Formats: sequence, structure tokens, C-alpha cells
Amino acid sequence: MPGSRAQAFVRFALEQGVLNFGDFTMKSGRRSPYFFNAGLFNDGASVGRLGQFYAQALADSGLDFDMLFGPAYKGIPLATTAAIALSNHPSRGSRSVPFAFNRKEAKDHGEGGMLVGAPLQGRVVIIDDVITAGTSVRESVAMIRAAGAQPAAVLIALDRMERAGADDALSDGSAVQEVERAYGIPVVSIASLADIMALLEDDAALARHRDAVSAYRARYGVQ
Ligand code: OMP
Repeated sequence: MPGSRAQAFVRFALEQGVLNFGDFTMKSGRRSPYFFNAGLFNDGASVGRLGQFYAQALADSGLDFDMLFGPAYKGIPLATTAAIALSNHPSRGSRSVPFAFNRKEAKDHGEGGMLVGAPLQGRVVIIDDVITAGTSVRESVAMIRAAGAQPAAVLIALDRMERAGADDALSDGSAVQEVERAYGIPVVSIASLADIMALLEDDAALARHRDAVSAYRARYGVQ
């Protein structure tokens, strides 16, 4: 996404309390001086604006796709808001955007099954919040392939630009680069750690967090 839009997005995330600085323990157990909690886009206006950022990032990428997939649970509202925004986006003409998501537990009555929404077919864009180590993408790719569709791209809000793995066995590339290599699909992000660092440089009120985030990037990051 062009720098100014990515900057607007990290500022928006900060204002919504989605982007925080401090001392956080992540899913992998790694400790981080910042955390992006997309669950705090929790009202109609903010999740609507988030959808517009996703739509613009995907339109800017120029990628062709047929539908969206949001992995449960957090990907469900993300794919929904992105599908609404894309259906109103000039890049789509007047074509609506189908979307689907999975259940965490199979349902044995009613419509049954693990998938809800439009049938998974064609080129599918996976919508998620953040990639740190890339673990949740693997499950989505498997579900899409099992349904006979093709994963076309991953669209995320934030690329943390860090290497996966234990401290003494970090991956060569970032988790995003590893996902691109492993599945042969592009990862498009609205913003990245580089944009968060630019925000820290720009905003005197955040200056006290610069050293910790720089040190973290030096330890785990890629350029
Ligand atoms: P991976 O699936 O390992 O890439 O980790 C990404 C997931 O970690 C996200 O989907 C979140 O559940 C969580 N997470 C955040 O939401 N924000 C962060 O800044 C960092 C993480 C994390 O725990 O790594």
C-alpha cells in the first residue's frame, strides 16, 4: 500500500487502541514491545473503515481473485467487512464479492459441515489480521485446497516483518516471505512494522517506545 495510506492506517489503529506499545507475550511465546489487537476494531464505524483499507490494499495489488475467505474466528468479520467494501469499490465495477468462512467445530444438523457462506471456488483471497509466524495461514490454505479451490493471496492488516522460529533457529526470511515461498502466493498487507517505526519517528508522544521497537526489529526483523 502506498506510504501515505499505510501511515494513515497505523495512525487509525493507534487512535482505536488497536496498536499498543508495552510488553506483550505473543502466541509463539515471543515477547514484543508492541501488539496489534484487531479485535478492538469493535464498532460499526471502525470495522467499516478497516474494510475500506483492506479493499484499497487489494485493489492496489492488482491481483485477480474470485472470492474471500475469513478463517474463524477473527477472520469472519474481517472478510465480511472487506467483501462489503470491495463490492462498493470502483475497481470491481458493479461486481459483488462472495465470501466464506469456516466453523471451528463441525455442525451435525441443519446445513452441516465446516464451511459457511459462498461455495469455495476459484481464486480465493485469505483475509487475516496479522502474520507473525504464519501458522494460521497454513490451515486456511489446506481448507481451500480441500474444497477444490485455489489460494490466490493472503490479505492482512499488519505484516510484523519478523522471522519465525525459536531464538536460536530463526527462519531466513520473514514469516510473510516464508508463506509466499511455501504456498507460491503473494501476501498483501495494509501496513507493516516499517510503517509503525515511521509513526514512532513522527510522533514525539511515542518517542519513548522507539528504542524498544528498534531493538526488537534488530533482533527478529528483516529489512
Ligand atoms: P501467526 O498465526 O503465528 O502468524 O500469528 C498471528 C496471530 O497472532 C494473529 O492472528 C493474532 O491472533 C496474534 N497476534 C496479534 O493479533 N497481533 C500481534 O501483534 C501479534 C500476534 C501474535 O501473537 O503473534
